[in-house]
Amino acid sequence: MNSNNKNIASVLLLFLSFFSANSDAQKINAQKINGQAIAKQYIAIKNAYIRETLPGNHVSSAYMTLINHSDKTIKLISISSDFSPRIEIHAHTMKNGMMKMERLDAISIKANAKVLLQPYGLHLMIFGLKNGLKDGQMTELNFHFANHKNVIVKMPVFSIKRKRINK
Ligand SMILES: [Cu+2]
Repeated sequence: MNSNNKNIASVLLLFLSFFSANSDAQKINAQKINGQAIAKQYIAIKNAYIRETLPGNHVSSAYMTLINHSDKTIKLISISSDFSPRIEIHAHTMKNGMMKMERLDAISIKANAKVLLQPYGLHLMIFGLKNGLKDGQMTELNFHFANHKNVIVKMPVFSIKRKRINK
């Protein structure tokens, strides 16, 4: 078992023990995937962080690993937060030798698979940060899915000096 699988296994165990210990939460959280009732949280969001804003800049980006533990594709359709009026899903694409950002409507996370959001790849673009974001601050983002309950993720603000590679 490599360390990624170990991590996934421990996250799964955590969810299983949580839901078996709390059947009320199970009922409240019951959602449907393709007509089938599901009670578990199948989405895990790991290694999430947001970039510190540059002085005078009101835009930032966020990176993370999205993991789908279910046997169905789950679609991330939007992200919201208290501290930003607009969060978009972006991809980097090469056009005529130039790196460009493109807005996506959604990210599909395949069954039992993961999607990486990382610098120069998929990312969240976070607009309208009037007060900016400083290294060490904690933020909270709410992830909305087409076929899964919302997932709230706490993520730290990292300066550009803090390198982090998502796996
Ligand atoms: Cu972008």
